[in-house]
Amino acid sequence: MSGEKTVADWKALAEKELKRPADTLIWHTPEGIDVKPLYTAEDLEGVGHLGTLPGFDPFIRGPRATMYAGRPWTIRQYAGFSTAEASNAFYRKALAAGQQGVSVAFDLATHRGYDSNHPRVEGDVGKAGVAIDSVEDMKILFDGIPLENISVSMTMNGAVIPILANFIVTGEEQGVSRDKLSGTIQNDILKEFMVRNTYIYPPAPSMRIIADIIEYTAKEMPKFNSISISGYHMQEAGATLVQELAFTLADGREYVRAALAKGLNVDEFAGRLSFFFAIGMNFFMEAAKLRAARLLWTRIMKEFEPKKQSSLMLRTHCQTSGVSLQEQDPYNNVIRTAYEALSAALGGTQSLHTNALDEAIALPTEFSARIARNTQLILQNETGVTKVVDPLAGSYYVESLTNELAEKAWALIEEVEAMGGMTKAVDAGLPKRLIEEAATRRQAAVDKGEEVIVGVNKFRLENEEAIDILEIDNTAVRLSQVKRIEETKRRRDSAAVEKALARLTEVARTGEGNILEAAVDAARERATVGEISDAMRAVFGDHAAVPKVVRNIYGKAYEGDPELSILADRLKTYTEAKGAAPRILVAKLGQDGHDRGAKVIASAFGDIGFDVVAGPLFQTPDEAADLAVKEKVQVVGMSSLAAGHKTLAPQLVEALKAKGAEHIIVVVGGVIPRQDYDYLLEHGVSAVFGPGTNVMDAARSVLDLVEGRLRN
Ligand code: 3CP
Repeated sequence: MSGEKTVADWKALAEKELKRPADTLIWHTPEGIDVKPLYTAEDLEGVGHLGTLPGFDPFIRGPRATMYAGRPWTIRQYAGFSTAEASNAFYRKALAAGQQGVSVAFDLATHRGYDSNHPRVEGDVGKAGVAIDSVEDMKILFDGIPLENISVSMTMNGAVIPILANFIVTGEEQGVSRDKLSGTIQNDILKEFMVRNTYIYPPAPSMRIIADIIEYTAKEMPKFNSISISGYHMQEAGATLVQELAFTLADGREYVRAALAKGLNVDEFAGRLSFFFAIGMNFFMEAAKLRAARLLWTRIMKEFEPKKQSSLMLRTHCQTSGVSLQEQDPYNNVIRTAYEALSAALGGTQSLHTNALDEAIALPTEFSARIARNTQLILQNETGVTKVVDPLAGSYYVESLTNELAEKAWALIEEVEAMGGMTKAVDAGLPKRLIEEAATRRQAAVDKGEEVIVGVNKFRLENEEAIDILEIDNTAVRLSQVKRIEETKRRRDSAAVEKALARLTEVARTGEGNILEAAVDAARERATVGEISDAMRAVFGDHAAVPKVVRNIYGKAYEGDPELSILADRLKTYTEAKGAAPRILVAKLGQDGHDRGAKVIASAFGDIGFDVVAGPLFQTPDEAADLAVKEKVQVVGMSSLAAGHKTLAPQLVEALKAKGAEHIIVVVGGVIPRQDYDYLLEHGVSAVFGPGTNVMDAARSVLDLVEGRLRN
């Protein structure tokens, strides 16, 4: 009888089948978890969480007793582009077609607290999200969307005060008082310092802002989730699932402490803390991650001795993984997203965004957005996955993964704790370094083909046709925004605006009063997002990060590989002949803070043998050109992930020319649609490296360019 067989019997049989040791089947994941080919009851011996039920502490099986059987997760698609009018029309159509909540994407100018007429944001207005300059824009954004019924998520961190203030005033002017507003504001600044970089102020005042928002919403907006503590961007930046889990929960603990330090009682606000995770392609591990997250959050929250069960409960939004999307053979992305969505549902998410197939290269079109939304509608309505709560419970493999992820993440959380908490760990650069190392390691694994991506490093199509993508006329958006700012300023009572802004600065300076409360008054008077941000900048200043690059990760992964030695030899020959290695500035222009690509390139090029200068974030083309001249580089590699490349790259070329440095080669890498290659090449760019570029190939091309130029 098979029931009498042991694991040792299985192993013997397996090795006979394999003709090699069974251990060769172990999958060594980036998390440091060794996934075995077989799990049995033995793997669950001593695992403590197995007998728990959904709706009860520690909520591994879900925060609600009935979960999707009672109410399916919210289909909440993240969207926003160009003007408030265009985004409003998009939301209304999506809601009519089955979407259940709104999720606003703001453009990068808004994220960083600049009005659309600011000279630093010329390439960014309306590009990766909607441009919002004042209440007037916000009112248009939600026109015809009843804020008493529809919950609204706003992804905003840097300019969180003016945006939330504008939302509250929009509610007021729609006749919906703030206690009836439901939704979520991202408001998670710690991860911005680690990975996403849309911060404005330094860490300490940023933490104060968060505490003030938690205080205000706890008292005034009982239906509103004060924060969305986000691991999503960590995974996007290359974090392993253990890192994503650990740093996110450690961030959460830090926010709880900040709110308690304001004098709040834990039960006043803890039930309105929410989370946000990425769901990538490691199907079972991602589902296990959500289960482990709930377990660990309950453990963390018990330290604060809440009385309410809801204070122990982790509720989360999820988004399918953006980095798992590929430009090559893009219809594969529909399949990737569907698997990820199923994994999120099996993990018990409360709300979900499914990416559109073209999101690796542009904002979704109406067509791709429909497929993305329908991916969830089909899951909810046709597959039966909503009928049973936590269907993976009891699986030897998934329970074992849940346990291992929780243990490994807990060890990392304890490491952060030993450093004095997350603000200190962020200051010391620990999470950023670990995430960047993981990202670089992963890039090497993909470049070497150890990690397979279908259609990219295996099964690649010979010919690819570009798909239709959505293009934003950034200049038209900017001009219309500038016009509305002028109109708003003409109509408002300037004295009242000045008084409200002065009071906001005063609250920021003295620490007395609530910053959000003061900002709501200023927003009501039609102070702009830029003005409200500046009123705080006057006290808090701007945060400027010093770019650091990890080393010896990419090179180590390629150790002994002939591909690297051939290239390294070429570089050595070059270096000996010229007396110095080719020097490249890796530049980030505009308000795009997504620096994973830039960091991986800087790190890998350094290991390969280039002399790399890592530029700071948020440069104007002119500033980058100055730095290139000062540093005497031969190449500027501009990394662009937020659609500003067609404005910013030609400006960079012109700025170099104006400084007599037309000999400096400009290459552009990142999220560049094929449709834009010719435009860039015609405007002085020497090479374009789109998504899915092998770093070794890019390095070879850059060296070719440098050598070619020097021969001329
Ligand atoms: C839920 N409810 C139920 C049940 N399930 N009632 C009875 N039986 C059930 N089985 C109730 C809940 O208690 C709640 O009511 C209401 O139904 C809604 O359910 P929910 O689970 O709270 O769902 P939702 O309102 O959608 O809120 C989900 C969370 C929220 C809590 C996660 O924070 C959220 O929507 N987050 C979205 C974040 C987001 O979209 N971020 C976008 C990032 P009560 O409220 O009365 O209890 S986009 C970033 C992209 C990358 C980038 O940043 O650049």
